[in-house]
Amino acid sequence: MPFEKYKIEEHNADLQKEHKRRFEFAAEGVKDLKTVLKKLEVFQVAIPSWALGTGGTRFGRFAGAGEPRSLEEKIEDVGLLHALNKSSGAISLHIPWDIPENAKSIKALAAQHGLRFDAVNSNTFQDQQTQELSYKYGSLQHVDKGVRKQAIEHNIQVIKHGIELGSDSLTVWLADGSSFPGQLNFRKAYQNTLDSLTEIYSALPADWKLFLEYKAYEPNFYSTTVADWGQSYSMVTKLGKKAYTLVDLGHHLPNANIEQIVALLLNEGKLGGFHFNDSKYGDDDLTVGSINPYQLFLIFYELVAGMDEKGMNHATDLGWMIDASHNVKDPLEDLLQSVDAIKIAYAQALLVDADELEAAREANDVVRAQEILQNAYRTDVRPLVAESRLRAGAALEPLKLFRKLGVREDLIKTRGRKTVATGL
Ligand code: AFD
Ligand code: MN
Ligand code: MN
Repeated sequence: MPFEKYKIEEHNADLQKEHKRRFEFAAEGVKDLKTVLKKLEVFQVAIPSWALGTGGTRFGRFAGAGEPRSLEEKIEDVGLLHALNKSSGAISLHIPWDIPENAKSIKALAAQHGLRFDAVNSNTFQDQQTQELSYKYGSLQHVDKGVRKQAIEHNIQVIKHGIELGSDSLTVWLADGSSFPGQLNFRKAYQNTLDSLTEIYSALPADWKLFLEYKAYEPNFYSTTVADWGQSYSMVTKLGKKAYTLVDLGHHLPNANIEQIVALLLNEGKLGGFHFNDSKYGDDDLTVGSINPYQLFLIFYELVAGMDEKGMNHATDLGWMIDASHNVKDPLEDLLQSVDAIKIAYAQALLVDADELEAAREANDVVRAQEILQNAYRTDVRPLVAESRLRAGAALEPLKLFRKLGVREDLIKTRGRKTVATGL
């Protein structure tokens, strides 16, 4: 860790007076203040290992400096984030980008930073040098049984790595699809994919979950075999009770009503997890809350309301994760912003009086219903979120402290200026 714990205490002491004033104002009128703060305090968002380096587009990649060069350094980065905000207590690995050579020591290193391993991710959207057959025309859907078998075995291998690290879920995102009409038999592709997933599913330990992501398009531009929530839902329903749909916010066609999708999946007991990011046009993977924070709030309201109705634990019963790519910002700063945006939307959702909203709906009082939601959304909850950080031993203002301490500069000193982290 490039900075000592007392630096956080010093920073908090400096800001304490101003924070207290803001917090007291914000806390006034919050029903169940204690519960709200506790919920915010325990809420954790997993950090994907592939978001710690600078991302790129097909036009290029402008690598940042001081990027993590190994799995150990990726864990160190997430440890840094977690020390600053106490809300990033998990890391999600992508295999083969992050194969743990020595699982025991990697697990111990993570534990030193207070981190656990979230979902492990398989990769059948790229060819690896050591692999025999190509995924050019798909993986689990492939017309060649040999390719399907290779992809199935890879996923089973990923589960094995996950078991060693104490993870308890596998996320499958498939690039499978077609780029031109006529290229693919949709029905066969669906069936092959489902059959392959069935084999992977049967290799899952009893207490594991399988998350199946969907994505409308890209890298294929005509069809994707698991393209939307309905296609994922139909597969996970057939697979069994350990299989769930995973919603990645950037994987919808423009203007899709994601909050409604979330509400229905949750109601069906098939929402498993989340990949947070933001977008304007497609799978842009921008900082959470940077483009459409109102939508994020509406999604969070459906999550909170739906989970409460089912008596679910907000912090542990769904998989919360960021899935973003930072092309022009410092990845660590971007991730601090993203976690903060998630907690702000969550806090706002917690402020909504569900009974009042329901009464307005029952009375067809459209205006009142809108007012209730927008009142919560327009409340400045940042002091509440900051207070929850203070109580957890985090920094009142993580981003400010990150800059003040010169964390990136220190990382550049030890890792060098020319570094490229594995990922996309
Ligand atoms: C993709 C998916 C997915 C995948 C990742 C790879 O959202 O979660 O693992 O990007 O970097 O768009
Ligand atoms: Mn994703
Ligand atoms: Mn994506």
